[in-house]
Amino acid sequence: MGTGFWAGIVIWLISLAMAIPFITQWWWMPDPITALGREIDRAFMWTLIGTGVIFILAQATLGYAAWKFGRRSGARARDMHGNNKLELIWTSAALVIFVALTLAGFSVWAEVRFIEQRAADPTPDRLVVEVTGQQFVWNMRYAGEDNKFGPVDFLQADDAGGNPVGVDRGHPDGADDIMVPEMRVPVNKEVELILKSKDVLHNFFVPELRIKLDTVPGLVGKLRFTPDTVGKYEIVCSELCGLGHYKMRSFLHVVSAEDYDAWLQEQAEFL
Ligand SMILES: [Cu+2]
Repeated sequence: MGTGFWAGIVIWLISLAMAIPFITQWWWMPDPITALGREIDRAFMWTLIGTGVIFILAQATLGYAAWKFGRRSGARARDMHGNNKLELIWTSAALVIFVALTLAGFSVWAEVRFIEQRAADPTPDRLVVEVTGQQFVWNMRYAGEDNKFGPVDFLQADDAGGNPVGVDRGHPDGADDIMVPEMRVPVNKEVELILKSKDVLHNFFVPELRIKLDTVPGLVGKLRFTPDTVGKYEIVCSELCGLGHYKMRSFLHVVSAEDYDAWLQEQAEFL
């Protein structure tokens, strides 16, 4: 048993240890709560299966080569000049696999990214929530009874006074806007998020939705999702945004339509 044999064994063991968490999925993503999320998971699984099979084959071969051709006493190393045919084969194989995976996942990706283009439907029945990231909280704004967001005036921003983004309360559109620290949406209804930042880069991320987007000062980002499972899900900031980044979290409550209406009414009464 030479060094090569043990090198081969170590390579196999390390590869196996790395593959185990993926095969057993013992520390996995939470279940998705949107149809799109399930599609993303499907694309993810195909990518994982494709790359996983190649990984196992490549490591198995590497271990075998280390074992078979490892250092032996008296043997001399041989000079090699590559093999164009083999290079060509594995480069084109990799190209085909990557292009195929990209094409397979493209529609899902486009669904999330090209939101404006598919927004052409004339009667959008969506709940619009404005989300403003701020060191180190999330501010959610609902348009209120009139369904119109009031204008924002930064001079009126007042964190302690419950008006962190500076909604113009004197304006009729702004008088009924609702500001809350946690998001509540009715189940099976399309939600559109308007993402903004008050200070630095943040990133709005709900693992169960499988979507995330940076909030950028001065820019407006948009995300859409239709949750189909009632529950409480964590909203996290996934862009390092300062010392309190780790505690910049909130919750997305997906509730029944009745519960949502009751909650909205309750919030309006606080105004
Ligand atoms: Cu942040």
